[in-house]
Amino acid sequence: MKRILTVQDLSCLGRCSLTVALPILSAMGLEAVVLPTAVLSTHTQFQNFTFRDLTGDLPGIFEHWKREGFTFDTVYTGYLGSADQVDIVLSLFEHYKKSGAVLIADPAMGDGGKLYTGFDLAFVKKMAQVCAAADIILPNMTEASMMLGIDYRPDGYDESYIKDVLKRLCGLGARTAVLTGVTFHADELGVMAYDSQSDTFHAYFHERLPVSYHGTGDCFASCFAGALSRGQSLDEAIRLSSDYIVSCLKITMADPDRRTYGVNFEQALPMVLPQ
Ligand code: PXL
Repeated sequence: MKRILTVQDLSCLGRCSLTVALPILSAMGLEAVVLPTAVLSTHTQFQNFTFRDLTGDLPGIFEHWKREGFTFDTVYTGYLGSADQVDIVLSLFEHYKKSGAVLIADPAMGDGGKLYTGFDLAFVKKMAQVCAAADIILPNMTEASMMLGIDYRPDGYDESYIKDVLKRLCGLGARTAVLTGVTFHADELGVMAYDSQSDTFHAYFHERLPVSYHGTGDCFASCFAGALSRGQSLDEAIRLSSDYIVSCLKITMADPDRRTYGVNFEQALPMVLPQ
């Protein structure tokens, strides 16, 4: 059984980060190991959330795992609790890379042109270091523009603009950049990727649904990381995780009892089970 380590926060309520990563990765047939970066009462889109930064706990956990000699097939990072955690993540990357782990970074720090509460441009620079050290990065348009220091353009660009952004993202250091939230037409939304090793672009578009929920980026990244870990190709991983998100959104839209803070990722899980 493949083993994946995911490094991100535990937002107790909010259907994001670890509360989606863990069930998705387990459903995909992987052994999911977690390194929680912070514990929050809710994700940061709520008012007055509590926040316990776990930076101080991470070195001890890492040291213990090193002494035990654990290895991982994949290390997948998401929301980090502090800029100081970046150096710890970089040493985790360096250590597990040696035993062959694939390093996937979702620089979860903003959306809709804005950084999440608590982050600033200094944090963006630190997150760009994580993206430089990873093999595969999964920014959305906001995170990509912030890390590259370019204007955030929600739409109104063409394919050559996105290809340039993707090449510049790989220029940060990663082999492959997967950019989410790409749109060339009002009725569709999708993903474009660039693999610098093979010099190939990849794209997958689906219908654009008239809703937006927090945590969909985490559901996408978890499904994508899970698919790659179990041996699926880049194209297959992009297709499965995009289709999964569309299903999550459709199920959520059809639910009269839907929550405002996250998608019904649970009821779409059957589609990610191992075939
Ligand atoms: O879904 C991204 C995310 C992860 N973790 C926390 C967040 C958010 C988005 O707001 O606040 C704590």
